[in-house]
Amino acid sequence: MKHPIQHTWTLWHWENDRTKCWTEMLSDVTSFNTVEDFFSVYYFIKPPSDLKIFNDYMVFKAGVRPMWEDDVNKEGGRWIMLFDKASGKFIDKMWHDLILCMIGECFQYSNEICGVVINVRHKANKLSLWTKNSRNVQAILSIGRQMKELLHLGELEIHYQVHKDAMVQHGPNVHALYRM
Ligand code: M7G
Repeated sequence: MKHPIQHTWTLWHWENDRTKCWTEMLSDVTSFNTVEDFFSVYYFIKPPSDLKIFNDYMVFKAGVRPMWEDDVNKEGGRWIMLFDKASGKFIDKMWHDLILCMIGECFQYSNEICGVVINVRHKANKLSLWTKNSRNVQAILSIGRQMKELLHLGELEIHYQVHKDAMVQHGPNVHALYRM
């Protein structure tokens, strides 16, 4: 018998294609709701360090599209971590550990969590954990604190951005509501 996990999760893939708009570049790959099915997906796909630039993976609760516009995300935001290219395959470990903490419901406020995203870019890779309510200070700070502990981030600074700010500001200019 397979071992069920609390939620069904969907893996999405995004790949840059100049002929399409952002939402058309997203594809829903597969969904899983057992430990065994998660690992078969996880070991089937390339690790983030092998992805080409401008490729993203997203793992979100089933029914939640990994975009600002989704009803579940529209009032939310994300905790972001940046890993420069020099950190090599370390990003793979962080991606692995963060997904396991998320699908394993390790966070006290796990009901606030929508999903996880990895963006592979030129200078750095970005790993982020999306939460559904950017006004829920207690939940956001608790999730950020737990993320730092669970991933052993030590001195690495993480910051929280509200999606509504990310819609109008860009890249490093997006306002950080919290840092830790
Ligand atoms: P990014 O891929 O999150 O980060 O956003 P990057 O700057 O490191 O590449 C880049 C751009 O992708 C944004 O400025 C938007 O044009 C588009 N984009 C990103 N996200 C997460 C969304 C989204 O949820 N919805 C829409 N419509 N566009 C998005």
